[in-house]
Amino acid sequence: MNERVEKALNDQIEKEASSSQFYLGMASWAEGQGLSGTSQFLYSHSDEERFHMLKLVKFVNERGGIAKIPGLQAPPEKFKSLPNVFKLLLEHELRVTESINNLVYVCLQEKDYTTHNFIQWYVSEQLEEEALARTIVDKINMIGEDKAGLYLFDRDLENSTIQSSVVNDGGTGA
Ligand code: OFO
Repeated sequence: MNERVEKALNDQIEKEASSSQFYLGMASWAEGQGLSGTSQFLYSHSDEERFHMLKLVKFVNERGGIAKIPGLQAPPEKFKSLPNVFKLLLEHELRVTESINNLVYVCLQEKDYTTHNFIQWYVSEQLEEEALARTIVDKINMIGEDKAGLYLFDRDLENSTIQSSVVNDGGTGA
C-alpha cells in the first residue's frame, strides 16, 4: 500500500476512534443529567464512530497495510450545557470533514483510485452527519432557556438517531 495513503488512513483511524470516545463522554454526561433521549442519541453516535474506525482498520489490513490501533485520550467528564455539547459536536464533525477531504486529496495525488473510491462512503457520511448536527444546533438555539422546549427536544432526540450503518449492514462493514 502506498505509504502516504497508509499514513493518512491511519490518521483517520485515530480521528474516528477519538470521535467515538468524545461522544461517549458526552453521552455519559447527558445520562448523568437525566437527559435520556440525548444520551441515547450520543451513545449510538459513539457506536457509529467506532464502526467508522473499524471499517478503516479492515480496509488498511485487507490492502496489505498495517492498521495502527491508537491509544485514546480521556474525554471531558463535564460539559457546560446541552447547547455547548452540540456546539462541540458540530465543530468536531467539521474537523473530521476537513480530514476526510485531506484523505481524498492524498489519494488523488498518489493516484490511489481504489482508496479514493472507498473513501467516498465517508464523504457522504460526513455530509449527513454535518447536516444533522447543524439541524440540532439550530433547534437548540431556537429553544434557548425554555425548560418545556428542552424537555421536548430531549424526547424527540430519542427517535432521531443518525442512520446507523452498524444496523443497516448488520455490522459487516459492507
Ligand atoms: Fe466518522 O463521522 Fe463523525 O466524525
